[in-house]
Amino acid sequence: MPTLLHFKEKLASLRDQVESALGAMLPAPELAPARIHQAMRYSMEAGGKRLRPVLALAAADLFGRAADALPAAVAIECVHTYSLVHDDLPAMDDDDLRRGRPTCHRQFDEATAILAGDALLTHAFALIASAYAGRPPLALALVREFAHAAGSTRLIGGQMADMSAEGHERIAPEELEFIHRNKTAAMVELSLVAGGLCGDAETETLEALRRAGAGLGMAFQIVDDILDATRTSEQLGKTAGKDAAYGKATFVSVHGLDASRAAAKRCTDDALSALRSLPGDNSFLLGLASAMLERDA
Ligand code: GRG
Repeated sequence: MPTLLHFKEKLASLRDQVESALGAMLPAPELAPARIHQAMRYSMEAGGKRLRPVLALAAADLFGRAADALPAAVAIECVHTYSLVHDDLPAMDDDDLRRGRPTCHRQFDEATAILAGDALLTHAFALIASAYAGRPPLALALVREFAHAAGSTRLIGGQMADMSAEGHERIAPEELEFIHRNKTAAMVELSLVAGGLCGDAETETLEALRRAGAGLGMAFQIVDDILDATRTSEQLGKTAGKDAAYGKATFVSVHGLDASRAAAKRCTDDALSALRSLPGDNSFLLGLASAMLERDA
């Protein structure tokens, strides 16, 4: 196992790579119409943990990054950020605070935020098509994974089910699991699988990455539900306690705090066992899985 210092250094280095690549891979802020490009950058450059692109880079690193995984990692952050911008809109979660700043529609206006989200999603596919043009099978495999993870049966489907369940704090556990598996875990799975694809991973290894992503994604959402119930908005950089205020079902409202903590640990253990089966030096990913369980924001 690497020391905590090594883990933190590697995490900081991967985050730095993501931050510099984001700046370089988004349309320039002065490109016409400047307002849309500024809104895209406003939401992308607002910070955030960069968890998904870091997972993609770390997965690709297991295989020595056969193809540069940075464009795929940035594309994942574009899709994730689009989903946050749209989720914050008045028609959805109606939020004022995201990543410690006013939400995109508060800073700009609603129409601009809708377009910025649309543009970020579209830009993700443009990035993949141009960055991997020299490797058509890889580009195709990435497009397929992105479209599936972001599509109507997964990210969008999870969001749809979540919206339909609003006002029903005590939905069936299976329904809650469907929401979490698709709204949250799909993008975490995508991150690890996209990294593996860039590293030319074998089918069996891709399936282990998918299993790890499913476990990590579920654990991440359960921890998110626990934090929403136990932390302040200042600590989280987004509005805390919203789920309870809006009568939304969460792991905590359906299962209680103790059972939620136990479930997060179980999902992390599933992810750890899948990660241990991977080739290469998996110590950073193991450390990240444990850090995700312990996170406090
Ligand atoms: C609008 C299609 C569509 C989907 C929205 C992202 C989302 C789905 C909803 C936001 C609310 C929520 C609790 C989503 C679950 C995923 C999640 C915890 C997102 C926040 O991810 P973090 O904490 O955010 O990684 P940062 O800002 O650190 O990137």
